[in-house]
Amino acid sequence: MSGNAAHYFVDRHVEQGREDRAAFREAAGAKRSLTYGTLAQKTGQVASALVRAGIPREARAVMLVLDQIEFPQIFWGCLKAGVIPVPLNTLLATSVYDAILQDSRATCLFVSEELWPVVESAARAASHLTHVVVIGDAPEGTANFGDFVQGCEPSQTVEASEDDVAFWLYSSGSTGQPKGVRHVHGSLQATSDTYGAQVLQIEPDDVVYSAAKLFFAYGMGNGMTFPMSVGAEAVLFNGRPTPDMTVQILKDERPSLFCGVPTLYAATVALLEQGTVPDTNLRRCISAGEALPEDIGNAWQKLTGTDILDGVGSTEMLHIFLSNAPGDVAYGTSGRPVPGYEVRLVDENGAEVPVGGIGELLVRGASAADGYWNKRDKSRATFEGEWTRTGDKYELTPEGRYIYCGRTDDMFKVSGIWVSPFEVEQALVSHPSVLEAAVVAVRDDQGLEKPKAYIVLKQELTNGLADELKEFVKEKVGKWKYPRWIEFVEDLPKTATGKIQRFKLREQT
Ligand code: 3SK
Repeated sequence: MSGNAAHYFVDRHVEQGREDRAAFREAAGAKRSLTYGTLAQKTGQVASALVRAGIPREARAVMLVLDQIEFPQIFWGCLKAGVIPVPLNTLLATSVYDAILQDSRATCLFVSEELWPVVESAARAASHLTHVVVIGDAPEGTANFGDFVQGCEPSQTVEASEDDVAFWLYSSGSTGQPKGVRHVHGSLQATSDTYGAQVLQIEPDDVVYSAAKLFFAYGMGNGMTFPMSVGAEAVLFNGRPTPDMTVQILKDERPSLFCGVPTLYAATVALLEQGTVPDTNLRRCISAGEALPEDIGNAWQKLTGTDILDGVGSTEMLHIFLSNAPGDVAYGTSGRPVPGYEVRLVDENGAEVPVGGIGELLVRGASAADGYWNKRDKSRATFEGEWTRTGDKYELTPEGRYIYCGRTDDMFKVSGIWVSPFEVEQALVSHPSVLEAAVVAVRDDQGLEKPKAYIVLKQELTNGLADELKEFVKEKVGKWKYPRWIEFVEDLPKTATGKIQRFKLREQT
């Protein structure tokens, strides 16, 4: 049997008689859909079109593609041909696309027509790019996707080992330096066998909607590989996942599994609390990207009758490795290690941290990346043999659950005592007026670090609210931790996975 992941996720369903089962359907626009049989055929055509175009095995094909049915066709078509798809965040700036096209030395770019304007100048300047394929109207010097595959007979899937690099993802990270994370074929099934089967417990009759997009690891598992691992169906939405849209999709498309991020859950809870809660078909919801505030988990449970399984993963580990589980949910914690993964907490000297202490989280599991592309120092600092450093600080409770304390580089000391920005943020968001909060260290007149909070409100600013919030934090988490300064803002800078980019706030203070 081939170690090429396209066999397990695509062709296996046809070989086992599931060709007529629905694989993907779009929630907007023309509402197109794909069965597993059509997907197998179309991916074979993409593979054969890549060969016809002279794109060799292991060449990189950057994908700047919205959540639409061409996404899985191109991704798996590339794997079938041995070409390496590199799905990119569709919300980046032209300068970042420019840097990634250069860094990856991609020879091929697949782009949704809506996204062409933002990548055009970078694509025209990219010296290694020989083919630009546009899904939609093709401007001068590019090919239309339909024409690119026109007349191609589906080709054979290339032999690949589980250890062959299959695809890359660029990690925006919370520090803003995009790094090409190289993942192998075997990792896709590893995440499906662990988190997909044992935490999400996905079944063939499930319908999944992931508000998190396919271009990042969390969305790729939720909205593509997990449903495809069992022959289930995924709903794709190519627009912005606003709270209104989320409620509409839950109501109209009736997914049984919903995958969101805390910001979206918080905003959707705020919306539902103002109106009526629609009838849905939900049986399980999950969250990742950043830690889910306890109040949001409880409010969602009350409104929808469904728990949110909060977990933590990383682009480097491909999906979630620490999570709450069905029947074992403790809001305010990231739960326990996902079966198949091991974690440990270490201090600055690499020594094991005892229960109750705070340490950096390291993780071991089969889905760890092969390393970063062309960033040897960063690879060596992150991938320590079988263990991967996460850069997250955690505390282990006596019950064996892990509590998120913040990013290693976000922690700071006030009066000699560690402050976790995350803990102060959690205190702030538990106030009824606060929608979101981010806390960073700022030096006072004496050059000493103190917390400063950036706050997005649920409603209009009222007189005296800043002072009220300072007192609120003092009472909740400790006198020295309260934010000495509060700035009210419209929104917070975040990564594609919804992680707050505190470094951007630090830069502007
Ligand atoms: O940020 C996370 O928690 C996450 C989860 C799954 C896959 C990727 C990421 C970054």
